[in-house]
Amino acid sequence: MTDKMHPDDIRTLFSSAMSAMYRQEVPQYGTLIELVREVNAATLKDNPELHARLDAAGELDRLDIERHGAIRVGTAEELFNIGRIFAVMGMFPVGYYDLSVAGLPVHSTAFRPVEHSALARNPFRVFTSLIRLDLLKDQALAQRAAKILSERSIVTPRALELLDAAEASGDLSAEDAQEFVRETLETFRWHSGATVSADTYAALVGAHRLIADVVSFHGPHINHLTPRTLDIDAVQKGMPSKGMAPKAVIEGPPRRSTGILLRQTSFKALEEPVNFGGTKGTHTARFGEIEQRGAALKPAGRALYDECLSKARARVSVGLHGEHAHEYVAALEEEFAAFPDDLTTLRRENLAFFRYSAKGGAVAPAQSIEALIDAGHLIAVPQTYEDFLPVSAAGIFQSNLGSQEQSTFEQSANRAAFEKALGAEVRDELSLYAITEESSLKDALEILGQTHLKVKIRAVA
Ligand code: OOG
Ligand code: NI
Repeated sequence: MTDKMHPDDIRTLFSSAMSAMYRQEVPQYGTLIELVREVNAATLKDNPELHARLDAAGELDRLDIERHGAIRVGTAEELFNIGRIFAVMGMFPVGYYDLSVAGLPVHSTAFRPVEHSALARNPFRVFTSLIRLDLLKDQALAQRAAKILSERSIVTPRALELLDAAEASGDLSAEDAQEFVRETLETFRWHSGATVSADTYAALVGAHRLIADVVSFHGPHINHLTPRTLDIDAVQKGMPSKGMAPKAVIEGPPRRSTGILLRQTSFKALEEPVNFGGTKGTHTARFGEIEQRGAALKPAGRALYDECLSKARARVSVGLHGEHAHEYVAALEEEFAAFPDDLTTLRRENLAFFRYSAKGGAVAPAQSIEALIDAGHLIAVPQTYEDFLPVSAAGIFQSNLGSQEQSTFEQSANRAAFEKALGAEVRDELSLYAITEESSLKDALEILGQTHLKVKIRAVA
């Protein structure tokens, strides 16, 4: 057959189409993108070394493109079909996030590229949550919600046809891929007309705003997109002057010289007009977010991160209206003083995942991996964290529910039910980083003629 489109290219087509659609739907998101551009340009200007590094890595052109988006689905079948759609774009479910620990009636995964080369071409991923009607106290309402959901189909008939074709032949022609992206965009579009009455909406909000957000509409509207910034603190500070209301604090670790995991913040969701079967009302769902990613952490690093974070959170809790935000940031900085802030220590103490490469060819047998690094033959670069953080995700959800919602659902992870709905197991993110580290080190040692050195990598928990 004719020209096939590579899944990485379909993903790029999709993420830029989503970006264009979302900017049109949510003009304030366009303002956020402008602010991110300004901050990134200023950061590069003040930082020639960073500019040179990104330029060498070919990253300058793609600096402020979206890194992720998020959707919420209602049923097992919907999750299954979303998984099929993303697979065509080279995105696979990685990680299980139980948000019931944070009092939210959802569990989630991230559909994302897994290969290093695919991530390098376009790392776009979608945080995808499935609501959990089983957690609702009012089971009669849960049944009503299930019935409402059973009557909608979130994927267009043409998209389903193209999906079948893609699965049968293993790929799509360029022309079909274009049409596939156009059709799948319909799944994620905002509809200002609800599928339920104002009364039903109010009852669903009574159960939880997330339940209402999923059950009351035609489909899983994209609820935010997230570009990457080089200085998240500057974007956070700049938001109010551009008419955006940022959430009170940046989620994740504090500002450091070596970035770890993920820092993220958002402008708060907007109240939008909605038509509930002829009755005018409003709904808050859609917002804009920014992220700054650092090194992926090994189990020991993650345990230390969780410990520092929970100590800070135990000391200060930020109020619903941003009370104590300054004290929280101060506590966070103090607690994270315990977390080494230089790459060499992160590597030597097995706190972060690295990727190795050889500079030049074979050299005389060395005593150790450290000696090869010291001599400049072996290069170690931290692996970027490509996943999400449950505590941070809960903070993003919470600040965008547009109310004082403080529900508590019983903590009950149910990975098995999630995977059954998905029709597949989610991949374990830690093993993906471990495999990259191990295989890159093995390859580099081979090139350097150092096969006598054992690749000693701590086992993944
Ligand atoms: C997802 C919130 C989580 C993130 O970046 O952690 C998230 C949602 O609001 O549906 O996107
Ligand atoms: Ni997000």
